[in-house]
Amino acid sequence: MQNKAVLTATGLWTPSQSISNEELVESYNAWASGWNAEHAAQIEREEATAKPLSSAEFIEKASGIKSRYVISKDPILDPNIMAPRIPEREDEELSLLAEMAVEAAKDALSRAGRESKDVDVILVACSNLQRPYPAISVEVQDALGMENGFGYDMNVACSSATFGLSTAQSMIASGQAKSVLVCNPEICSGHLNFRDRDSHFIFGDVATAILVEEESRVGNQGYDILGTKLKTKFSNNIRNNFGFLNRAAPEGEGNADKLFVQEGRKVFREVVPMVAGMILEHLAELNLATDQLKRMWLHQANLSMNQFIAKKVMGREVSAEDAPVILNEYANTSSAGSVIAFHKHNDDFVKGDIGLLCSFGAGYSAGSVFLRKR
Ligand code: CO8
Repeated sequence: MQNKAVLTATGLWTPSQSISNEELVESYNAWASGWNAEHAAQIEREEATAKPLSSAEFIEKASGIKSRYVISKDPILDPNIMAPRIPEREDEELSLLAEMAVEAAKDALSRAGRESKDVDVILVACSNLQRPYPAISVEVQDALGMENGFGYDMNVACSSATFGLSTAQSMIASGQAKSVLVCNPEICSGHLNFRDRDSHFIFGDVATAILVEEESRVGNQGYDILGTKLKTKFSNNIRNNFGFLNRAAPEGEGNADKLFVQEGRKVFREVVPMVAGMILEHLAELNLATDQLKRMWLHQANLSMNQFIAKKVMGREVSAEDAPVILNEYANTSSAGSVIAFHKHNDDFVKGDIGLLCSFGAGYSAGSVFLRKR
């Protein structure tokens, strides 16, 4: 018989600095309309053209985003830089991505009443890894003071956390581990093009962590993982061509495609039916009726996208209680978004209540995890 996996606790680390739509747009517009005196004079003499301006109203209406947390605010807002500035650290220092993961991990462990020695496996599952090796997860394992066990890194873009959860559940089920900590540190600002009007507002930085344990360790804490379902379908509509072979093709270096690019409309149109269909299939596979579903903690990319998906699954109009929103404050934090929604909006669950954690994004990739309060 398979061992049962329980999601015992989640953890959250939020950067101290935040950027409002208004601040971001002011910086973008300063750059777009002539970011230095010479460019402004060229525009004035009609020797150069100003770029179309961005607007805070458009951003909120099109996406639901009002602000985002970032690790390095001032350089992003400086029209001469418009990118984060994060100084390199010595090899002996903890790397930034590991540091964020450790903060979220400690939060999850303390909420669960556990110590790092109770953990067997660290998975760092996120959209962008700070370096190829040594694996960030192994650094996190070391920083948490874990003397045993192992760690590895995983990347399935926005679906990294749910794919990580699924891996954790399988490890528990097979007996390979009794306790798995899935960490999702996301420095999305590092690969966002703040000079692209179509996407400069989309992302924020954050870290989350999820502790998954074997049932016998848990008492009546947490949520039973009723089932996980994963889906991928290749698409170029969300893409980032940054990689280790860029230096081998210097003709492409510095191109905008080495940062995040997307066809937002196509993504919206194609991903909504894919995700709603997958959730309905998953419900049927678990013999659950839609009216048994109390809440959907959905990936946080776009407010209307979530409303469409939730309405299609629940078969009725939905409120923020049915599908909580955190992207107004955090923007899209890739794999961490649905975990933050869960973290902040599950306190009212009572024994037997069922909810769905669901991610979707680049790949395309989508993951659904049904949870039942113990
Ligand atoms: N200000 C004012 N006007 C604007 C702006 C702006 N900033 N941007 C565009 N416009 C204009 C356009 O020019 C266009 O004008 P016109 O109609 O005259 O041509 C009009 O507004 C409408 O433009 P769009 O069609 O582009 O606008 P949408 O209504 O489609 O909204 C969104 C754009 C918000 C991007 C929307 O399409 C969306 O959210 N789509 C879903 C995207 C999504 O879910 N993507 C998931 C990607 S994230 C992911 O998977 C993780 C990847 C890995 C992490 C990467 C971290 C960096």
